[in-house]
Amino acid sequence: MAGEKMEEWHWPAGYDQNYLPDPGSPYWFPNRETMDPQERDAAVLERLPLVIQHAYDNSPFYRRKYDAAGLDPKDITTWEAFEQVPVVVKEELRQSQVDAPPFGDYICVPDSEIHHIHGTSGTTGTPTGFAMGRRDWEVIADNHARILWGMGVRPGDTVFVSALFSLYLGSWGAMSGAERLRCKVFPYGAGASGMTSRAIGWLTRTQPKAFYSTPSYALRLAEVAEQEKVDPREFGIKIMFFSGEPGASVPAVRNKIEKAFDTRVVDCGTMAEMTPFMSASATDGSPDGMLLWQDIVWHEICDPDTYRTVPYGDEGTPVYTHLERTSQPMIRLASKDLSRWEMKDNGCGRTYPSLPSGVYGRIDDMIHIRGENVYPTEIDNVLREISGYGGEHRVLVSRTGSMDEIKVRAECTDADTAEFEKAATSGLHRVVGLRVGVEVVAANTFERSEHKAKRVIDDREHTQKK
Ligand code: 8LE
Repeated sequence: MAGEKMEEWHWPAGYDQNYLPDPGSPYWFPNRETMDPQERDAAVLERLPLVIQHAYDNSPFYRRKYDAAGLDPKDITTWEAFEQVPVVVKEELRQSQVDAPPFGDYICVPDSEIHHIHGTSGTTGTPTGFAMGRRDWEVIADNHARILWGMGVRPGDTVFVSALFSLYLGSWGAMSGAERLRCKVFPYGAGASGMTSRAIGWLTRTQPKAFYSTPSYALRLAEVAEQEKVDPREFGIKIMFFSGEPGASVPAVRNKIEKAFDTRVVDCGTMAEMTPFMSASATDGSPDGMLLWQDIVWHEICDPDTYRTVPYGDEGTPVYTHLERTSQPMIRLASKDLSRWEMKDNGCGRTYPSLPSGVYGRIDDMIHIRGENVYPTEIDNVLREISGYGGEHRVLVSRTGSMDEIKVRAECTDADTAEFEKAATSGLHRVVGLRVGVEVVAANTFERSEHKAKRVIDDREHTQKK
């Protein structure tokens, strides 16, 4: 049996709710985190058929899917076999919830076990419902507590959760982990009118050690603080951990937040379906990008066409598999995001693979233009490094005849706008590889997001029809 040395490694998962590590230990579970990765992988390979069998036995969704593929969960005993397990795409989950409302026929636990219901806002399509088992919620909290410990959060620390507490799982997941870690949690929330301005007072009063939000929200908070003549460094925040969108691993965004708050930025996050979504997360001793905590969720970086794992060093799309969830377990969920993975010495002693540049975008959001692939995060990074940048921009993609055009409307403060335009034009040309038209607009022209930013307006289909 592989995994004998791994702390509390059993199926179904369950953790001693009173456990806390030795206060001096950088690790929650020293063996699981620092063991020989091949031994860990061997233990995961023993776990996978159990999760797949559970899904097959308890859900018509997975049974249909695997029967159609001629797949028997018992045969998933090699990595080669696992890589041929068909991926799950979000559209299938949505369809399953339309056909078997409200949670779809992949729920896998009895109704009496459901402890929390969550949902998405549905801004990008039909909303998705999440049903979390009681035992799963405990396991999720344990996993997140363990990862927060890795970031340097400790019992007794104040954790300020400043993200939506309605249709967003991020806040709930962060809160559950901080509670399990015995922190003082402030579920402050976000999104209601006037809340950002009031957050400034609460942050000054509570002096939290750790803070959670989306990167966009932290940038917004810094701006509002500046308008109200409060220096965000006075909040005393030591650790700002973010999920929900790229940003914490975009160098200029990260620098801006670290400087504004005099803090340490930590990137984390996979997908709401994959809760415990903090399974990809940086640590105190390995602050860049994210580590893939492979004994919580199995992360693969795959070729987006074949869904075969790409070698370390290569780019691909993350594909995720739960190892500990029994309610709505996801087996090879295709994220449609983009990242690059590596296996290197992480500095913190954890032997996990990493995403050195985080998750840098979604395949759908990548702009294909005149033979180039442009990531919106690259544009963000260029603009933020130029002095005089006003803090927001929009990327407009259009078509005139057969010619695609890309233009950036960027806010500029009262600095020299001609200088700013020149620097932006040449910076974007260098990074994007194309001539990008720059239109300078006044600071505060664009609406700020208090959740996830949306900056690209691709009007090509529309302009083509004209
Ligand atoms: C780059 C993970 C969570 C709960 O914060 C979240 O946002 O989940 P949600 O709403 O299902 O959105 C998932 C998508 O947000 C991912 O597919 C990815 O495109 C983006 N995302 C989440 N965390 C990050 C991220 N993109 N870096 C991140 N750290």
